Amino acid sequence: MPVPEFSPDLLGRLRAARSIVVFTGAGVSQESGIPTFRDALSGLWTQFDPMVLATPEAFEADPALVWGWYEWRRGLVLRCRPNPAHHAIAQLQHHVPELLVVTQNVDDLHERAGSRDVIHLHGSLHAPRCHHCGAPWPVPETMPEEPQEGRRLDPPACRHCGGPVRPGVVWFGESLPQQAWLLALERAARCDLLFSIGTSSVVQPAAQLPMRARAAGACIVQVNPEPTGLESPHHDLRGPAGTLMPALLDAAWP
Ligand code: BV8
Ligand code: ZN
Repeated sequence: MPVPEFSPDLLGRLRAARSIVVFTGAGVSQESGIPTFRDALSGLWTQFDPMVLATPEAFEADPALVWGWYEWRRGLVLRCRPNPAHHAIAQLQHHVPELLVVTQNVDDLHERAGSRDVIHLHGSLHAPRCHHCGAPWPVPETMPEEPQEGRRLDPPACRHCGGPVRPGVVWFGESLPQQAWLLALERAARCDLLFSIGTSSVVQPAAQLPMRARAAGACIVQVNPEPTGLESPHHDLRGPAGTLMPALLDAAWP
């Protein structure tokens, strides 16, 4: 990809920003080797039905299918590393007084790249808990054995009540973690600039964040190779985040 040109308006707003929200989705981790959800060929939801994998009813109906699938994804994330997009986002926090990363991703690649303030709207693959009593279940940082795609695995039993342990993610039909969601809304309402990076902007209520920021007067910058559900951002940067984000930082602070 040739070195992109960025508009003077975008560079000026970026340099002047006092508070930035970086809203991310699966596309930001795509260049690390983690599949997105809705990609036509490789997306997880084009190969697997979310209704039999990502709802509380699915877990109750077939815990081994769901737990095995999430352990496969957790193993995949453990083998992946942050890419230049995660690193550029972590660098950005050194150029603005206040920056919050609000991610829909259940991986930990923003944290591993060095981003300090990260909130996870859809939970984490690395924080399982009991489906009955909510007690956290400690997962090892390395996998004893590499899980395989499509392999069933019985979930462990909670040490307190014996209930099945479930992945610490937010499934369809479940509420977002309240504190995280309220903080995201508050920051979106008072930021000067919001990046929407690598998200199709279709999952609610997360997709409301850019709209909330725009209504409050923030500049909205989208980074994505494809069009999304986000309508008319002020700046629409079409391309992979791993190329565009480092180039944008270089252009703003050469
Ligand atoms: C809720 C976590 C209240 C687990 C996930 C009808 C209308 C409106 C809403 C609804 C409706 N029917 C149902 C709903 C509600 C539902 C919803 O929004 N559904 C949508 C799909 C219609 N939402 C909920 O259920 C939420 N809860 O509403 O609670 C409630 C309570 C009771 C009853 C009712 C309501 C909970 C939603 C959370 C779901 N959890 N997963 C897991 O990971 O397994 S969602 C899933 O989608 C992922 O977590 C992900 O975080 C999220 C968003 O996806 P994206 O990250 O955007 O990924 P996607 O693949 O779509 O896009 C990737 C993008 O990257 C693409 O644009 C691509 O072009 C781009 N890209 C690719 N490569 C690159 C790139 N960009 C940059 N660089 C690259 N290199
Ligand atoms: Zn329990």
